[in-house]
Amino acid sequence: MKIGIIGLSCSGKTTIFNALTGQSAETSAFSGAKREPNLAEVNVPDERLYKLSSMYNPKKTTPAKIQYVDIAGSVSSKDEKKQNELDELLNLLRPADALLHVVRNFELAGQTPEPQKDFEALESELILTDLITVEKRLERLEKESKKGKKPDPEEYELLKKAKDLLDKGIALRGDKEICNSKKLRGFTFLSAKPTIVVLNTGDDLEIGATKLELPSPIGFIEIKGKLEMEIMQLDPEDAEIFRNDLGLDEPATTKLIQKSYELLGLISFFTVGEDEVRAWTITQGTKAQKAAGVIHSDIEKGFIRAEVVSYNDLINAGSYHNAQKQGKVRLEGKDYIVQDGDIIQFRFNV
Ligand SMILES: Nc1nc2c(ncn2[C@@H]2O[C@H](COP(=O)(O)OP(=O)(O)OP(=O)(O)O)[C@@H](O)[C@H]2O)c(=O)[nH]1
Ligand SMILES: [Mg+2]
Repeated sequence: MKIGIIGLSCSGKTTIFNALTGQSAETSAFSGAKREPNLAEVNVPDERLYKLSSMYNPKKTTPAKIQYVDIAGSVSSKDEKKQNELDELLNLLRPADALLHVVRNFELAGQTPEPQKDFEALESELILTDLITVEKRLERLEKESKKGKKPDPEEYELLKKAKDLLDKGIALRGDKEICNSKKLRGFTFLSAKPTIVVLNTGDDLEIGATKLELPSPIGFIEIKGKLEMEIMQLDPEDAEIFRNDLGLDEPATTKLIQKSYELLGLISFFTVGEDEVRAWTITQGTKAQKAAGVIHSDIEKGFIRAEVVSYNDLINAGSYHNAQKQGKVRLEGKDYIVQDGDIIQFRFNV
């Protein structure tokens, strides 16, 4: 899973990226500098994985991962001269499954923060970018149609609907039909991507004091980005002391990572054994046979049954053996809908 970090210039994207990943990518004192994107993969914090690991003592424990990509500057379509640069940025964002939109809520070079205004400015850029894509495609379909080539009616209708929304300044992410349509998938609309707004609040402000009005469905989290980044860069012991002193509980970024996971409708199932205890990522509603394919396509193809025990049943039983004796280990078929926290052993033919 890949998440793109966007935001106006100097909103603190790289700061948030560092806070999330523990890296020390260079933050910028001024905007406009063109730099390479920052990429990193982070583990999805999940206490259950570590409980399972202490039960099995495996050689390896593998958490689920999220990739973050932090791009420099802002995605703005207004500046014609920079079209190449804009395309480059967009190309980095297109494959993202979701977006983190960082909004500045700290004073920068004497400029007071205007988070509502900043949010709306970039939101309308995303909408405009999508509108341009839709209009180009519609124009083309209409041209072809004049030459006698009939456009795909489903694609055409959906594009019309998308144009109506975008014309009104409404992002596509709220429209299930558009977001789920296979016909439109290739356009990778930015305003259709699930989005979390990260309000990046200065050290001197109080969390919760700033109110933002966000269109649904957008996720929201407020973080003191710079503070979290600085703590993240301490060694773990010092970080702990520092956190206690400040009365902070878990890193805000833990919450943010978990929130990204929830927002995307993702859940984890586990495989366990002496070699490896591992978390695997699937979307809610995935059936057992499809889930097997996340591990290996051969297991999906040769799927026979899934041996399943829920996380709570296994922990309460104390061991797999006990769970079996208590009748908590079930045999499920290919259409079983995998639940968050299921521990699964797949039986398959090769
Ligand atoms: N006071 C304060 N300053 C911050 C915070 N987050 C970022 N900054 C400062 O704001 C400036 C820009 O931060 P970056 O993280 O580089 O912002 P960016 O969005 O990645 O900038 P570009 O990549 O140039 O678009 C830096 O000088 C940061 O130190 C914050 O939470 N509080
Ligand atoms: Mg940056």
